[in-house]
Amino acid sequence: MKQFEGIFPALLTPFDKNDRVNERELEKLVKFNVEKGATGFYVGGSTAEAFLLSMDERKLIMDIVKSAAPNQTLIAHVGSISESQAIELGKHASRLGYDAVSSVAPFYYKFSFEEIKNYYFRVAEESALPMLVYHFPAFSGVNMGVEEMGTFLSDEKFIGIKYTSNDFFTMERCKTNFPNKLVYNGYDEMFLAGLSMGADGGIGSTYNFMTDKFVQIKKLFNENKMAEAQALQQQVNGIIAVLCQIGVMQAEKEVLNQLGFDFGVCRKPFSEPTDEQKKLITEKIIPLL
Ligand code: MN9
Repeated sequence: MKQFEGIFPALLTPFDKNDRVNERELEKLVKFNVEKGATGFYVGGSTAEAFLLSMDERKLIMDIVKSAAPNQTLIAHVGSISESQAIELGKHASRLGYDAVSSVAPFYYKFSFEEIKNYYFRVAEESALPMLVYHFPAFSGVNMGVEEMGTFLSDEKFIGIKYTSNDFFTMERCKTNFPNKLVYNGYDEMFLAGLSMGADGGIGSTYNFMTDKFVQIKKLFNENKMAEAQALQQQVNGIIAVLCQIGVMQAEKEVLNQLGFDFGVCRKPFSEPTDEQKKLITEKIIPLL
């Protein structure tokens, strides 16, 4: 049984000069994070620019991560507004030996909860892997309360929720009502708050280059060293504030580039960081890593 409690970087996707997925750099990032203590990886999520990738690219990314980290716990994000595409990706993850699939709720068309529920159950069933619901109302536009979450958490096909919302009351109710299910904190800047409301770990984009700091926050929390945990969260938040000011994913790739990776830039319509923004990263982030 793989370990699910812990720190899971939501991997970024490197693109080369010709805008193709850069296999070598992704492999390098995965190994870098294994060394820094990552429990596993969240593959092909929002941070990976999932909705800007082709189906083949989404599958390729799953292949690369599995071969770079065969022993880590791997969760494949397969979410798509097309159910058949989500199922195709889920089957691919299953063939590769992934440990779970995950999906954001189908969005844009304002599907009813019944439709969303059916989507999740069918994708889980067809993928034949445990499903982690990806709750991210700010981006998906789909909000779900304790009752809707319970529809999933009470079923054995569902292992838990990746919870990206600052409604910690709902997070706490989900964990308290279903203590055997997993809850991952999704907003890195509120990781410690999430732990105190019952989260088992976190899945985050800033972990790509700060896995060690989040491993440490969790360790301090588990040891009841709250003042130290808070101090570290505050340090991390100083970094995240700069990322948010620039644009999170664009800035994260630039951080990796300055650390010696070759991650390129995000796909359009994301813009590229300006020279001034790059300088901000050099001065305000890099020295703290
Ligand atoms: O996976 C991430 N969300 C997105 C969750 O990237 C859209 C978070 O890690 C945030 O990027 C991070 C900064 O707000 O908390």
